[in-house]
Amino acid sequence: MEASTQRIKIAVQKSGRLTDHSIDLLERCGLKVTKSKDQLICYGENMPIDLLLVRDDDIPGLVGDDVCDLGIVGLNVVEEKRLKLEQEGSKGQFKQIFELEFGHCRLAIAAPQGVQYEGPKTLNNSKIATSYISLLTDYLTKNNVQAEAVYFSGAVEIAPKLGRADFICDLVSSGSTLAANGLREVAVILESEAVVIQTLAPLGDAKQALVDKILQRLDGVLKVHDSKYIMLHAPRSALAEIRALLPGSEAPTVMPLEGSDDRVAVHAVCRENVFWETLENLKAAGASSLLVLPVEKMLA
Ligand code: PRT
Ligand code: ZN
Repeated sequence: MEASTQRIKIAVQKSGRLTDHSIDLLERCGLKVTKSKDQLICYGENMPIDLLLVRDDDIPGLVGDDVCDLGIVGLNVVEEKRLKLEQEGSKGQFKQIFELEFGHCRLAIAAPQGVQYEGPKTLNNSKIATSYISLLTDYLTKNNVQAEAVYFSGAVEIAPKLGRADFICDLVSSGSTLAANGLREVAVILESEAVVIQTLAPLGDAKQALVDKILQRLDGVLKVHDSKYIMLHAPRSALAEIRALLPGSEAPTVMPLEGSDDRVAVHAVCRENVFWETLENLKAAGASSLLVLPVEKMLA
């Protein structure tokens, strides 16, 4: 194994909503790790990259303090930490570099059913329960609201029933937790998804090259997420119409078909999903033998 200073450390949530997606994403970047959920560190078997498995709340701090070079964590956690540091007068020693298209949710204010809500001014002189004190305080300040943010580490949604708060500010995805607790969403403070953050500390050439490589692969994995490879046959005269119908595709490859003067084969990468409607429209434009394949890897 190479000297530990030359190995990249990536902080990943140990056990939670982001864990499987994060590890799956890194595996799709070519990393093989010895996986054991009881471990604190998963060692990369085929690349000098190790995963530090920790609570999500610790990830911005570990990256900011340069214990880890990269981290995968919800934007909600990153922004809460960044604002907390800002409110304390210090700066976050990490930068956000990628949105990862999973872990989607929103930090929202919710009110008990039956409570009239007429914009932020309704929150004046109220108590709002949350685990996101800094994000909530920032929102209240920006909206000129005088309200008390009450810290709850979990089960925020029961605070109104307990008489501990008038409103709550918590993460929402489907909304069923709010509904089950007689609450309704009234304002969104932050739209969130998992992101990659990187330390601001200089990494040195070897480590920086490895970080760049992993980021380039991540970019490639994300780009192919919705991409499809499409193959079809078409009359040459329909090419302009067919090209216009191919979603998100750059110049397609056009090849003559053996034994046919006017029909060609068209191959194209579409950077958007290809729906049945698109195929039907292509067929109506004269295309035949349509084939749509998933794209596994892409390197621009
Ligand atoms: O132990 P550790 O501290 O690491 O984990 P955790 O319990 O703090 O986090 P975890 O695993 O629950 O969530 C990790 C990240 O997933 C969050 O920081 C968000 O970025 C993201 N995420 C996406 C969510 C949700 N969706 C989500 N729905 N995090 C939490 N929730 C909770 C929410 O707090 C509420 O209790 O789910 C409930 C609401 O869900 P719906 O579907 O009923 O609206
Ligand atoms: Zn957490």
